[in-house]
Amino acid sequence: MLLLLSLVTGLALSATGVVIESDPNSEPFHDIQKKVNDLWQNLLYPVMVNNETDGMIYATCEMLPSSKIDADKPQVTGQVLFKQYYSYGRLEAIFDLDGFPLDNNQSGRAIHIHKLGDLSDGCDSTGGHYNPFSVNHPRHPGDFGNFFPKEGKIRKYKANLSATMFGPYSILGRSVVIHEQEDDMGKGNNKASLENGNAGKRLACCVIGICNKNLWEEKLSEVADKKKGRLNKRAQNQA
Ligand SMILES: *[C@@H]1O[C@H](CO)[C@@H](O)[C@H](O)[C@H]1NC(C)=O
Ligand SMILES: *[C@@H]1O[C@H](CO)[C@@H](O)[C@H](O)[C@H]1NC(C)=O
Ligand SMILES: *[C@@H]1O[C@H](CO)[C@@H](O)[C@H](O)[C@H]1NC(C)=O
Ligand SMILES: [Cu+2]
Ligand SMILES: [Zn+2]
Repeated sequence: MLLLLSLVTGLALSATGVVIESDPNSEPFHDIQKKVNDLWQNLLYPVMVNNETDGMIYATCEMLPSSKIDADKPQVTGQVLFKQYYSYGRLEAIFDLDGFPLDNNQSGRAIHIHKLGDLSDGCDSTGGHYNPFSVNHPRHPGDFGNFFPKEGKIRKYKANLSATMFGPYSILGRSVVIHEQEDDMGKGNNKASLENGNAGKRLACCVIGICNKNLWEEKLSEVADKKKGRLNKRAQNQA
């Protein structure tokens, strides 16, 4: 790492030298600039973006019930999908989860990103909330808040999330965890509230991994259809 950094610095310096001394449009300058850029990109962005994805990166998380959760608790399955524009775009996510009780009068369920992608002990081995900046809950990058199932399902699109899939604080390889209870959003007046929102048992979890664009597009059209359906219904009700 040190060696790479000094190499980058060296190249950057020599590139600056070239700027002063010669025409920046000359071939050697472009060559050096490209090498510096490539080096930085490799250092900062382990996931390379290519033409196939139009500068986007996509990820999926295949939700499964925790091996540590009792059989009488909701057995949650489904997907959480992520999309982000390379390298500065804000994260978008689709939550598509099933297996909740069918009545609509149930508590919210907290969803977070946890530090580890380790499911060796069910969801209990995923560690605490991913907290790279040592701040209190609910200011962790993966504090997604509460979700309210309708007819046993969660179908939700969220934009402008503060977690990222790029750089040193990437969520790739970490986990998404859904809890039995509602997140108190740090207002519980106790220590746990500022660590995890007192959201209770871990019902289900999954590890975040890179995927192709098609999964996202399929799910997004489902979420969009649902929204359109609701808008249509509202329009009919008003008519
Ligand atoms: C990406 O697309 C550009 C223009 O559309 C093309 O010139 C280039 O060869 C492509 N690169 C790869 C790696 O396919
Ligand atoms: C919803 O749940 C609350 C508390 O559990 C209860 O007081 C209320 O009557 C329920 N409402 C319906 C419509 O079932
Ligand atoms: C996205 O979030 C940031 C910080 O949370 C905020 O400053 C910005 O206005 C938001 N952008 C949109 C389009 O909502
Ligand atoms: Cu959690
Ligand atoms: Zn948190």
